[in-house]
Amino acid sequence: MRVVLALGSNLGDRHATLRGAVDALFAEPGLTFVAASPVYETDPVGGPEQGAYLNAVVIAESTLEPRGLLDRAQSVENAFGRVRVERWGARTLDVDLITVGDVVTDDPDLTLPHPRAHERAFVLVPWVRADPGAVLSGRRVADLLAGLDQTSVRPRTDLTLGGPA
Ligand code: PH2
Ligand code: MG
Ligand code: MG
Repeated sequence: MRVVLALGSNLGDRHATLRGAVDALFAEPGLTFVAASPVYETDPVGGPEQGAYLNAVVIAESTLEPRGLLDRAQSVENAFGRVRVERWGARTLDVDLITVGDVVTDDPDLTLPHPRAHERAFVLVPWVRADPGAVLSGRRVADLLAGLDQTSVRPRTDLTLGGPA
């Protein structure tokens, strides 16, 4: 199954964290790297006052079930010192599952597709760069973006993500 992962960091060495997260995500079997977006500097959306994020999107091929993918994502978050203090608060690393094949679930621990992805420029801008034909719930991501303010999502052309080392 094709999976789309959104990565974010707004604490510590954000770029080193995102690069390390890519290595860690693909360190074990079940996930194969397909593509990574450029890196973006983004204004925080929601939550308490907090610093700017680096955001990126990674596309992978997976043989893991959604639950196994969530476990992988959370163990990588934990490995990078993620501490859950408050919802939408600052974090060293956030790894969100955006889509997992065509799976649709409303499990409270894992809603797929991600319930807010369609309105988040910090997910959709990098996603469409990693996959220009991307589709979310039957709508082209490029079309979804046309209705969103993208000024809060700025390319960091001095940084790259790329695949696992
Ligand atoms: N993640 C959030 C809340 N707000 N804002 C930006 N710019 N980037 C994020 O990754 C982000 C956010 C909750 O996961
Ligand atoms: Mg998130
Ligand atoms: Mg998350």
